[in-house]
Amino acid sequence: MPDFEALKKAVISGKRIDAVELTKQAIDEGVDPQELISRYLIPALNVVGNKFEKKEIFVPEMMIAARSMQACMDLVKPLLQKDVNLHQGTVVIGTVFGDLHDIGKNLVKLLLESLGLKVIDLGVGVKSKKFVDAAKQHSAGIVGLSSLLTTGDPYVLETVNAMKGSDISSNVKVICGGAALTRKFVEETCGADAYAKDAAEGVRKIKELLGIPAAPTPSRGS
Ligand code: B12
Repeated sequence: MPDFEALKKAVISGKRIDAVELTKQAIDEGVDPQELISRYLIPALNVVGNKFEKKEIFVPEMMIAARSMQACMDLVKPLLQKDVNLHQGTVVIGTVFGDLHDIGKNLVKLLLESLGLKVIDLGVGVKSKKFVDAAKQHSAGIVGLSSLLTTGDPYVLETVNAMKGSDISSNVKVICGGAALTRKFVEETCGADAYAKDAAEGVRKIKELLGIPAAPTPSRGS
C-alpha cells in the first residue's frame, strides 16, 4: 500500500520532493487519481489552513505547502485529462478580484476539461467586467467564480450582479465555490444559480445547468 499518511505529512510540511515521490508511488500502484486528490491532497491543505489560523505557521510555510500540492497535482493531471475533445459546452472560470488563490479553481477546471467541456480560465484577481466580456466573447453557458477570502464577498456579489444585469443573462448561468462562500450567501444574497461546496458537486451542478445528461449507472448484472 502507498504510504498516504506520509504523503499528507510531506504536503503539510512542504517537502515537495518527498510529496512528489510518494505521489508517483501511489500512481504506479494504481491509486485512483481523484481519490488521491480528495482524500489526501486537499485534506493536507486543510490542515495547513488550520495551522495558519492558529498561528502555528505563517504565509511562507503556507506557500511552500501549496507548491508541494501543486507539484503533486501536475503528476495527477495527465491521468484526469480524458475526453478533452467532446466540446459539450463552454465554461468561463476565474478567481474573483483581490484573491490570488487558484488551486481549487484549477482543480475544477481540470475535472471539467476531463468531461469534454471547454474551459476559458481568466486566472486570479479577475474583475467583474472581465467575466462578463469573456462570457460574451466565448458564448459561455456557465461562469464559475472562485473565492477563498471573506474580503472577496463584495466582489462575488458585484460579479453576479454584473452577469445578471448583462444582455446575456438569459444564456449564462453563474456558479460560485471556494472556502469563503456559503450556499446562503451565493444563492440567496447574490442570486447566483448555484453554489458548490467542492469540485465534485461543482461539476455535477455545471452538468445539470448545461443540460448534460448524467452518466448512465451500470445496470445490475452488467
Ligand atoms: C494554499 C493557501 C494559500 C496560498 C495560495 C496558493 C495558490 N496558488 O492558490 C498562499 C500562501 C499564496 C495564500 C495566501 C493568502 N491566504 Co491563503 N490559504 C491557503 C489554504 C491553506 C489552502 C487553499 C486551497 O488551495 N485549498 C485546497 C483547494 C482544493 O480547496 P478550495 O480552494 O476550497 O477549492 C475547493 C472548493 O472550494 C471548490 N471550489 C473552489 N473554487 C471553485 C470554483 C467553482 C466555480 C466551483 C464550482 C467550485 C470551486 O472546489 C475545490 C475542490 O474541491 C487555505 C485554507 C483552506 N483550508 O482553505 C488558506 C486561506 C484561504 N488563506 C487565508 C488567508 C488569510 C490568506 C492571506 C490573506 C494571508 C496573508 N496574510 O497574506 C493570503 C491572501 C493572498 C490573496 N490576495 O489572495 C485564509 C482566508 C481567511 C478568510 N476567511 O478570508 C485561509 C482560509 C486560511 C485560514 N484558515 O485562515 N494562501
